[in-house]
Amino acid sequence: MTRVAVIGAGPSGLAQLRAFQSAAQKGAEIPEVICFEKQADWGGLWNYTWRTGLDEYGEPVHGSMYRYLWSNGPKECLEFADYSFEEHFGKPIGSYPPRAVLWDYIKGRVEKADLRKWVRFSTPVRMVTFDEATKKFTVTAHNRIEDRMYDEEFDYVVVASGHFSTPNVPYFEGVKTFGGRVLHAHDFRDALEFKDKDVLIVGRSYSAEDIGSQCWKYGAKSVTTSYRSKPMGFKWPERFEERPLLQKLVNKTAHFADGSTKDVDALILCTGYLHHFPFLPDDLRLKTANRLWSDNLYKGVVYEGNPQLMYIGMQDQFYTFNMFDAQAWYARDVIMGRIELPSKEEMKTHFDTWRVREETLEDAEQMIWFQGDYVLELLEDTDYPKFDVEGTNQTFMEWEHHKAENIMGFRDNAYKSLMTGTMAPKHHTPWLEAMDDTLEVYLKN
Ligand code: FAD
Ligand code: NA7
Repeated sequence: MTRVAVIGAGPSGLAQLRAFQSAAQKGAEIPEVICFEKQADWGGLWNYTWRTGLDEYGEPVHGSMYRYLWSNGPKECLEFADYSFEEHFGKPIGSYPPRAVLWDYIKGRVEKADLRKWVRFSTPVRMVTFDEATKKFTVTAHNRIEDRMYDEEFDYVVVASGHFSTPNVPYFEGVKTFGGRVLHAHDFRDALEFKDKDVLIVGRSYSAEDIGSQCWKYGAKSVTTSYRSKPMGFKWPERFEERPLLQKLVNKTAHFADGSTKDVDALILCTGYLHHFPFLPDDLRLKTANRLWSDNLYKGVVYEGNPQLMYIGMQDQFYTFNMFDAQAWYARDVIMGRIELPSKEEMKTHFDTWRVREETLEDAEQMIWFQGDYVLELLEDTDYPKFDVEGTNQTFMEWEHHKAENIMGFRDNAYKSLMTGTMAPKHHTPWLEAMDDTLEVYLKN
């Protein structure tokens, strides 16, 4: 029997499990699927941990999410096409749910499909090798509960271990002797730590924007963000400003590229993440930057160096959950022989066409249409329920406009579901005043 190893039970890995299970549900004979998950529970980044650094077993902590995190885009843009929010919660809910609400939703689909039995929890994968003679992979896993390592053979491996967990940490002159706290976004957990503090953030992307907004919301004395390429350019409120790149720190004084200075208490490096696969040897390891068209992947999924190896969710993301689904359904159909891969040359031509277009993209709107077109292309090839990708792109456009209008208030907007057509209700409390991010409070009518 064909055996498939899935590495990681976050949204991408769970999409892969659900893809196989849905084929089985329709009567197909499916391979044996085993998912290895390093954490004790599923949901990936959405499974919040208070830990930083190393976990209870000495493994690097995977989690990069923090308390009070609310979806940074409309939930309507990530909704599963085969499991709506309305089905899960039994009623329409607001458009920017907090982390716990999204975690509950992610879990709901795989609980309904009864997939827990496919997952080996607290089991990090340590190594994957490929034998050219037998065309099989050997996966070495570590059962942390029994503290036992073992090898198993597989015909296919799907890597779904995420890429927002290993911090990219640049060096700034004077940081060694800086008189305040220094951390990367990966280790940020609670904005209240920075109440009444002058906070300096390096970076201009999602983490900088959201961690900066959180610190401001929860009472930081001031928030200064520092950009390398260009400012975020939102209409920031008082006590929030953008400066060009940090040059050096002298005690608690930050010096910026325009010659200005600012005394700060904390430095939060929102400088992104590295694709990091310590369990993969050179010939199987994806090497790519965080970009919309990743290197070395045909259709963004199949590893060029070995088509028995798939990667899910490795792109920079506007689209998330339903894009992972589209990828997982595609990977499933390659594995099940429903999709025949073209020749190496055709794969290369296909890759180049998308790469050339990717390199012309100038702004977020163009990037969203690009990623939408990619999702559309994947949807053509499988039986994942077709959904309104153009409508999803339009919702992303509205989101962008709402952010440009009011960065501290965009989460008070509501959008229509592309899956059910239901309009989301306006949430009961404006985001800036909503200090409690629990599921119970969010779902209260
Ligand atoms: P992950 O969620 O990272 O899951 C990967 C899983 O693989 C983890 O469970 C991990 O434990 C496991 N794993 C890793 N290594 C191993 C190993 N060696 N062996 C076994 N298991 C392993 N997206 C949105 O749509 N909306 C948002 O609001 C949003 N906010 C975000 C906020 C932050 C701070 C971050 C970092 C990301 C955010 N994202 C958001 C994007 C996020 O990447 C996706 O939503 C989603 O979590 C990606 O799913 P994944 O399964 O690819 O990766
Ligand atoms: P991103 O989106 O990869 O952004 C990384 C940011 O870090 C980006 O603004 C970079 O600047 C900046 N960066 C990287 N290296 C440096 C150095 N050396 N100096 C200054 N600035 C630097 O990561 P995020 O953490 O924001 O977002 C990741 C995910 O988390 C995302 O999907 C969200 O949903 C949540 P640049 O823009 O290149 O000038």
